[in-house]
Amino acid sequence: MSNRQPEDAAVGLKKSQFFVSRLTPSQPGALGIVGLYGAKACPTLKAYFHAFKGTSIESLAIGRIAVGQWHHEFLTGREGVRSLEREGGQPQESQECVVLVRTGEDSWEIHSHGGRAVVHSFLEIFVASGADEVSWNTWHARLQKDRRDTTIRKQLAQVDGSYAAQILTRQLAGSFQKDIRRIKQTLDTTPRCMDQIVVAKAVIDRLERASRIGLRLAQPWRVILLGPVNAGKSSLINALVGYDRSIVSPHAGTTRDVLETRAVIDGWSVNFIDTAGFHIVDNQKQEINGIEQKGIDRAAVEALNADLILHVQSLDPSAVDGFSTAQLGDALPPYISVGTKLDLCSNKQLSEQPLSEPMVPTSARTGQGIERLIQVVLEKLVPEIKHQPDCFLEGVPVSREDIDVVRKLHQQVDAYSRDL
Ligand SMILES: Nc1nc2c(ncn2[C@@H]2O[C@H](COP(=O)(O)OP(=O)(O)O)[C@@H](O)[C@H]2O)c(=O)[nH]1
Ligand SMILES: [Mg+2]
Repeated sequence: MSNRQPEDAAVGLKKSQFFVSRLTPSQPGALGIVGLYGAKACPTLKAYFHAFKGTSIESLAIGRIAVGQWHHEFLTGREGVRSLEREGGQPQESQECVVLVRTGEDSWEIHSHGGRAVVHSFLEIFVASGADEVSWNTWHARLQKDRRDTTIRKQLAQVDGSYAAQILTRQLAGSFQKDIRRIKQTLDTTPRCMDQIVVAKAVIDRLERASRIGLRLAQPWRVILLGPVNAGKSSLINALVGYDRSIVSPHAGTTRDVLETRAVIDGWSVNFIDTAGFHIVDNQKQEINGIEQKGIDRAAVEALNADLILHVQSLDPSAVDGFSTAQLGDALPPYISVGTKLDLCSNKQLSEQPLSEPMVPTSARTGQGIERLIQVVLEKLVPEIKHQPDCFLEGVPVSREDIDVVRKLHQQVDAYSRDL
């Protein structure tokens, strides 16, 4: 007989491995979850957990839960005393109501309220009992059979917009795989007919349209503001995000470098990038200095990598616009022309403005036009929301691998259509 350690066949983990991980964020939250893996997990849990119904946790079926009390007598033990002493307290007994979930033969989750101390004490106990504490990333990489699941969880931890989180949660629940199964079933049905091919093509088309957004859910959109010094760029960002972040000054050249401000607008995460103004000489008619030139150069580089440019120009009749996006070359991202300081401009002056393109008039001072600008920005960044709302409600490819799967099915469907 081989003397190899018995393995959990599904994940290739050795039963002798014993590790613990905090599966919820380290900040206090409504719920705290700690994962525990290894043959030593069950005996360790038994020492602290008492199910309300008296159920023995060894007999708990995989996927089932047990609700019970977690007895904190351990706090009088060596590790517990250390942790209490550190916080200047006295050893004491306490009990927590927890839910224990058996997620696999040797894997468990403890769900409790999300206070920092309780989660911390779970971790301390298991580490004192010999478990290695691993990051949630390592936990999922070791326990998930499905690499895609791990990729989506990693992305979910990075998103801060609710729209992206909704899309990713649907993918975690299997929406993409469901679509793929549907396409494959349609293609496997015999005899093949054009109606089935049309259904499969419609699903493939939807997945392909959704992939543009799916591939960058974890990254915010990058919106850069360009325009002359004093056009009101920094004030506009402050008005867009709702608090003072950019340095606003009546003196030219205050924003020396690029400054990013993250905001979530209508559920989408957007980085607004404030830049030094573009000008040839500053207000005192002196050559721009080296630091300022650096800022301008960096802005030009950032502009080429942005998803959207806001070309900001003052509507104040006394302002002169010395900047054109043409200064940055041809290969530019899409842009929106934004007029600022609407409050300084009469309706008559506005109607007389020599505009070469549609412009969104705004005032950071009064808030006029800011809501409209937000809508125009989102429509430019994510036109699918308005024009193809079906795109994100079901499967969405979220990685290059997903896109390859869809591409292969597309080729297969094309081949079938030709054969029919
Ligand atoms: N009246 C008025 N003044 C504004 C408005 N937006 C900006 N300003 C003023 O214009 C000046 C330059 O603004 P700033 O945001 O620093 O311009 P930037 O150089 O393009 O970043 C400051 O004195 C602002 O207070 C606005 O909507 N109305
Ligand atoms: Mg500025």
